[in-house]
Amino acid sequence: MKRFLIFFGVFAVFSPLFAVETVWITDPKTGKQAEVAKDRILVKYKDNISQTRKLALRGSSSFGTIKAIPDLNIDVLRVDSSSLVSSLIHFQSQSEVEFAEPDYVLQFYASRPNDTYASLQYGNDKISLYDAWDKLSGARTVKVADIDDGFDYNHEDFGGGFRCSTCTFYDGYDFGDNDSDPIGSAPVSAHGTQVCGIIAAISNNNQGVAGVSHGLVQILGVKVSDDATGTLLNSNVALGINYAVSQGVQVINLSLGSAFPSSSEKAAIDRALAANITVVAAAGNSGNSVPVSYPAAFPGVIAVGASDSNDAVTSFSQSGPEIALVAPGKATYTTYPGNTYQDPDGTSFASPYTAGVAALILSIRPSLTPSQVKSILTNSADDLYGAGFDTLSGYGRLNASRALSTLPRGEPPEDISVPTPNPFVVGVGGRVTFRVPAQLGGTAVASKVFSSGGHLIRTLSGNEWDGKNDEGNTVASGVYFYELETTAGKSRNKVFLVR
Ligand SMILES: [Ca+2]
Ligand SMILES: [Ca+2]
Ligand SMILES: [Ca+2]
Repeated sequence: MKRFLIFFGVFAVFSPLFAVETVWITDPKTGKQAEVAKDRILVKYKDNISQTRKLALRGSSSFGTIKAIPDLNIDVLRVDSSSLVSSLIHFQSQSEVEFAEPDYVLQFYASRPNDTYASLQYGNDKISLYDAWDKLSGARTVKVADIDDGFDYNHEDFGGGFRCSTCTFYDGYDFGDNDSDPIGSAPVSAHGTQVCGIIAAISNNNQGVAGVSHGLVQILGVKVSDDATGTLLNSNVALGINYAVSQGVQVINLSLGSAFPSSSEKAAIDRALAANITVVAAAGNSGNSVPVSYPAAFPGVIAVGASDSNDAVTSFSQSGPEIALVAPGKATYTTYPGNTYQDPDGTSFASPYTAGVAALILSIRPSLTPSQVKSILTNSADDLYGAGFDTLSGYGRLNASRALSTLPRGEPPEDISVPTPNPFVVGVGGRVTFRVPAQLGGTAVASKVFSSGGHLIRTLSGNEWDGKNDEGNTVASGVYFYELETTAGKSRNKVFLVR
C-alpha cells in the first residue's frame, strides 16, 4: 500500500491530469449512495459487435475513449459529469450493450480506520495492525482478563456499559475493595482504562482510538488495587489471576510488577498456564540496566519491553534474557477516564499491544497453547539490534500481520469434538461436555479420558465428565485427551482441567 501511495503521489505532482475526481450518485444497481469517478463510465458490449457499431452506439454525444479493457470487451468512456447518470441510461437501453456501469471507488481494507485519533496511533501502523485485520476470516470472540487498577467501562470508546452482551467489559470484579464493581474512582482507574483501550477500544466507530482487537475481544475487568490508596498488593493480584482462570479467559494481561518474585503470584500464573491461558506481562519501567521484573520474568510468561515510533527500545524499558519481544510503549494514544484520551509512556502499554495480538491469534486458532502463542509472536517479530535475540529487544518488535500469516494449520472446527467449558474448572458437581461434532453426527454412546501420558483414566457411558478417574478421585490439573464415540464414529480432542 505504501508503494501505491508513493506512486500515486508522483503522478499527482507531475501529471495532474491523472487526478481522478469523484462524485456520489445513487447506484443504479443497489439504490445505495455510491462514490464513483465523475467523468467516466464502463460499457461492456455483447460479443461480435464491430468497432464501427460501437462508435455508432455512442449516438450524438461525444464520448471519448479513456482506455479499453480488451480481454473483457469493455470500454472506459469519458462523460461529462453532468450527464453521468443519463449516459448510463443511454447505454443500458441499447440491445447490443451487455451492461453499463459507473467506475466505483474501492478501498484498501488495510487502510487506517475512521477513529478520530487513529492517525496518532503510530503503534497500530508499526505493528501492521490493519493488515492483520484482513486476515481474520472465521475468527471467534476471545476473552481477555486485564489485572489492573480499575476500568472506566462507561467510556464512549468501550460502548458505554458493563455486563451487557454488547459491552466491551462483559464482566469483572474488584479484589482491591472486595466488591463486584471494578470501575474504580478516576484517576485511580486511569491505568486500566488506558491499557484496555489499547487492547479493545472500539475501532471504526468514528470516535476516539482503534484498539487492537477489532471487535473480537471481550474484557474481564479485574481490579486489584483499592480505591482509597491505590495500593497494589500481591495477594490481590494472585486472587485476580485465579478469578480470571475460573472465568475461562484465554489471555491474561499484567501491566504491573515488582522486583520481587512472589511465590503465590507464580503459583497463580502456573495455574493459568496449565489452564491453557496465554499470560502477557510488562517488563518494567526502571531502565535498560535493570533486570526484567516479576511476573514478566516468570517462566511461561510473555515478557514485553517498550519500543518507540522509530523502533528504538525506550530508555525506561527493563531488559534481560526473559524479554520475548518489544511493542509500542512510548506516547501510545489511548482511552482515559471521562471520555477523554491521552498518550502515556510505559511497558504497561507495550504489554496490551502484545496481549491484543495474542488474542487475535487465538481468535483464529483457539486451541493453541501459551508456548505456541509465544513462539508465533517471537518468530514473526521484526528483528532489531542486530540479527537474532538480544536482551534489550528480545526477538524484535511485535508484528501483528506477520503473526497471523504464520499460524500453524488448524483442523476445521466442525471436524472435531469441542469440550465445553474449556478450560474445565472442577467445582462442586461441575461437568465438562464433549460435544458431538456436526460432521460426525450420531448420538454419544461412550467416552474415554486419557492422561497426557496416554493412560486410560476414565471410561464413561456418555459425553459428560465430572473430572474424576475410575477410582472416584478428582484428577490433577493439566491436559487430558478424550475419545468420544457416537453411533456414527469417533472423535478426539483435549480438555484442560483445573482444580
Ligand atoms: Ca469497586
Ligand atoms: Ca474508536
Ligand atoms: Ca535482534
